[in-house]
Amino acid sequence: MPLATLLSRLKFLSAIAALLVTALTPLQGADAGTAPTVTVTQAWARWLPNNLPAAGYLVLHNAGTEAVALTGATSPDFGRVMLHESYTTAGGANRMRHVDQLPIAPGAEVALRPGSYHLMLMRAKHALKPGDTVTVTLQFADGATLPVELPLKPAGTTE
Ligand SMILES: [Cu+2]
Repeated sequence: MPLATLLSRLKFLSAIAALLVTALTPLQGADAGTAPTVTVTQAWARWLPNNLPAAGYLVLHNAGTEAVALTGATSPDFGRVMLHESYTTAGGANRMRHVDQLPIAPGAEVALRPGSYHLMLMRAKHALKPGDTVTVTLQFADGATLPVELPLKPAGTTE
């Protein structure tokens, strides 16, 4: 096997391994602050055309004995990331509002999903398309951070 092929395969495998580690590794050690263990599953983002903001979705699980709170996120792929909540007004209009803190009780799961909480991924720094993967680093109230990979799904994807 040519060296270049071998190297690209190794790079691919290590990327997969990094993804698995990101998805499965609880917050621990120096990065964890005082945060109990938080894991993320079902992470994805809905891509939209014309540079419209993408929406990031995931499920947070707090396996610790203390409550934690998601306060926001950053991303190397976007100029700005905000924590939002979609809601419907009394008049039936769809709106969203900024969320300062999203608490997760000990042992509880909180879902960011269409029609509810989401990460608003704004000002993409480079061209993105469905099938690409973006990185979002979740930020928690105690200073802990957790990087997550979100595969981009096409506009119209709802789950
Ligand atoms: Cu939003």
